[in-house]
Amino acid sequence: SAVAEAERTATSSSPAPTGDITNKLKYLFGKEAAETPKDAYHGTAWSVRERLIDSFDKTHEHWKKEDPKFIYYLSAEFLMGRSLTNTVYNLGLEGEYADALRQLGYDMEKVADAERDAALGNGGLGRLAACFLDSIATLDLPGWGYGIRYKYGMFKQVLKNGYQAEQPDIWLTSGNPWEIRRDGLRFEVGFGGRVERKKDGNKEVTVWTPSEKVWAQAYDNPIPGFSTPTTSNLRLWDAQPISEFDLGAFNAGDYDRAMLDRERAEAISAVLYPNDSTPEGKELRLKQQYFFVCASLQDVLSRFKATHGTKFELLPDKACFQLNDTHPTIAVAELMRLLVDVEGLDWDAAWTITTKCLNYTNHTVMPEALEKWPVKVMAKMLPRHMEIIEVINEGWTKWLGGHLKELKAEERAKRISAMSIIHENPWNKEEMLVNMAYLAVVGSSAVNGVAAIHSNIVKDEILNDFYQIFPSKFQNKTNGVTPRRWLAWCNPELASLITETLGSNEWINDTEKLSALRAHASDPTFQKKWAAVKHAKKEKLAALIKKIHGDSVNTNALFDIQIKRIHEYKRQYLNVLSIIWRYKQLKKMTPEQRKKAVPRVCLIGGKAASAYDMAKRIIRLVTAVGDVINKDPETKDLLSLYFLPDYNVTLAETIIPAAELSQHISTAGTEASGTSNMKFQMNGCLIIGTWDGANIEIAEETGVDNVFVFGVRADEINQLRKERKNFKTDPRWDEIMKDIEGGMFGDKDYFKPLVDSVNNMKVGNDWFLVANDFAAYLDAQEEVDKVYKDQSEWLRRSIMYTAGSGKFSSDRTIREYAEDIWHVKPSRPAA
Ligand code: 26Y
Repeated sequence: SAVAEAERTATSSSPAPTGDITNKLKYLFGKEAAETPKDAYHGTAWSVRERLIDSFDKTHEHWKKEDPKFIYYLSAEFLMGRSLTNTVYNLGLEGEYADALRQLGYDMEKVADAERDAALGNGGLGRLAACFLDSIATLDLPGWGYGIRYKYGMFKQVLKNGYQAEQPDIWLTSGNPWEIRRDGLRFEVGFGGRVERKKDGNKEVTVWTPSEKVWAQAYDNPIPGFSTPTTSNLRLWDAQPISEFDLGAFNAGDYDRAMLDRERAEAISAVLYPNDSTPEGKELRLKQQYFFVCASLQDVLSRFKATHGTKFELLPDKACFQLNDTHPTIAVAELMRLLVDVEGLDWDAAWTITTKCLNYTNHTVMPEALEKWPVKVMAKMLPRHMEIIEVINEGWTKWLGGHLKELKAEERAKRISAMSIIHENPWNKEEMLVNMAYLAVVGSSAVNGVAAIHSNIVKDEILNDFYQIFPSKFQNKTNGVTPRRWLAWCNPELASLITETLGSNEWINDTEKLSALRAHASDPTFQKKWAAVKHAKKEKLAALIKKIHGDSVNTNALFDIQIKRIHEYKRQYLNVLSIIWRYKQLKKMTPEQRKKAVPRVCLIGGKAASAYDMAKRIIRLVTAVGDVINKDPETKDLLSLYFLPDYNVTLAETIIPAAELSQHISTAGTEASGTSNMKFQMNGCLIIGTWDGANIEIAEETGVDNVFVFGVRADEINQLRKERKNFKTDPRWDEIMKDIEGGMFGDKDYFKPLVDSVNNMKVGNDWFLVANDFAAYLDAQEEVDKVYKDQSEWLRRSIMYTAGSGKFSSDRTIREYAEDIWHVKPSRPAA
């Protein structure tokens, strides 16, 4: 079996874990024994780290010898979560370490609980990058991730009187056993300064002299594959000052000035921008982007040169880069700079190489969310890159002119100006912008969306002009999630039941095998076992709710969950409105009628970007409604609502296995894919959702009739938006809006803008069409209740979800990228 295979491949010569754990505690932490789970965690993690490094070294020795083509995943975010459990399971060491910890008086799960999340990402895009690394390693693909080692990751969310407050994520203070600081492996990164032309013999060369320089210091984070000897790498860059400190200033008594360089440099990798989807045009963000891209490209080129010298025409056969959204797009200009200015290639040769090496993934449909940097900002911080982008744009628009020569002059000029990488700011004609998505498309071989519907929207709307010019550049790569973390490791009880039923655990590497569960979906004995696992997971989540909120929830109730970043387009608001309606209905019922009602525990979790005012009001609405209904003795066993603070990867690992219904209710056409929907599906959780993102493909795989689909379709949205002001809202909607406005949940002034955003056509327009979908959503919720009353039907569907989840393994996604875009092949070291 895969696990047995993994156990065999684990190094047998390693020291017995018990002694090793106590050794690590003694010599690294000065402790005689593990007094707390945290001690036990530290000892265990530093011990496991050595096994990880063994397989890391073997893998890289092998790759060095084989010299295969590599994929480099460039991403400003990697939302890794915890590493201990994932590492011991992926390496097949769980038995060994669980035994060792037992001997020391500890339970593996409690010990694992002492680890802090590595939260170097906002949400979906960052977690996708983390799942992709797991699959790249598991599939033995030569590949690395490259990003930023933020000192402070995603902020910690706390509730203060029901409002969100943010606290810094201090995650590195106790040391990080999962990283290796590569002493001496660092690259200079420059900013600002001037650009000059100089003569080198009879050749004109360009010399950029930055006014500010920092070191990018490498930290490696080994990524173990599952059931393979391959351990790949995530290399993160930390910004360091070039000079330790200014001794002159220090001697003169000016301590602040002495430390200035250090502070300026360290600021670059200090904090993750906690904005999801709405770009903030902050210079520091561009600085971060260039910082990690510049270091990563120098690193790759220096390794390339060590084996191939200056035969750069071979580069596309040895390296390719995936741009995770537009965040690393400055790579287009940086690779050109390195090849032309530093290596002396001529422009056209460099351009051919650059465009062959780069590929771009788009993750968002909202036009306002696409990154555009003011030319002024770019020219000041990256003067040479701004010139390069200008030259690229000249070449591009000229080529376009030729390509469109059939068009009438006026039409042609219009098209060219619409596709220019540098264009006017439509809201401020004085300002010129660099459109990073356009730069990415022009500079890449392939462009992809992240779910079928999304890739079509990219082709037909967002980048339609480009699609018409380069139809074959555009692809779809439907997202996936790793079945290791998101099923096998976070839900071992369900995993065992599946393995027992299918006769092997091969499904962990080949999730298509899960489809064999379909044959058991209606079997009452199997259903009973399936239900028992779900119930155990609900108990565990209930214990967590008790710990957070002090309340005991009804574990026989339907666990109904919505967890994701808080966003108007994701419509947590719609969810709350339906909970209010449910509450009002329950209040009207007689005790007899109440006996027939389906009890629900509703949970909502997610962070709001710190400056996203409306999202913060939505959080407050959730907590305010919860405060009222959770205290109502008449109904609280039938309906409760809790906001789960500080939603993160680790919390998701407890919530998802316990969920029976999950909500993916974005306005059709707005959620590029969604990935938690896939995690819920794998864990046998039914979905209520709109015809959007990956929901569509999930429904197709699960059977559309098994999914609670509701609401308007993406192709109706534009028309409905135009007609929204004439839309006749449902009387139930009007009633609820009056309740909120009237102060039923307190805080009525604070909720006013929220009410206005969906009712007052002068203020909010209800852009995300909450009102249009409201009635259909209530109907779908009624259908949920009806099915839940028939537990055998509910369980049948639940099993059908897991059975239909095979497509959504990130292994499938990564195989498609490897074959259609990267052209990299597996290369597995000997065990
Ligand atoms: C420009 C900057 C502020 C920025 C930072 C983070 C812009 C976007 C983001 C994050 C975007 C994101 O997480 N997008 C999500 O990507 C997932 C993976 O493809 C999708 O499943 C999900 O639908 C999409 O919203």
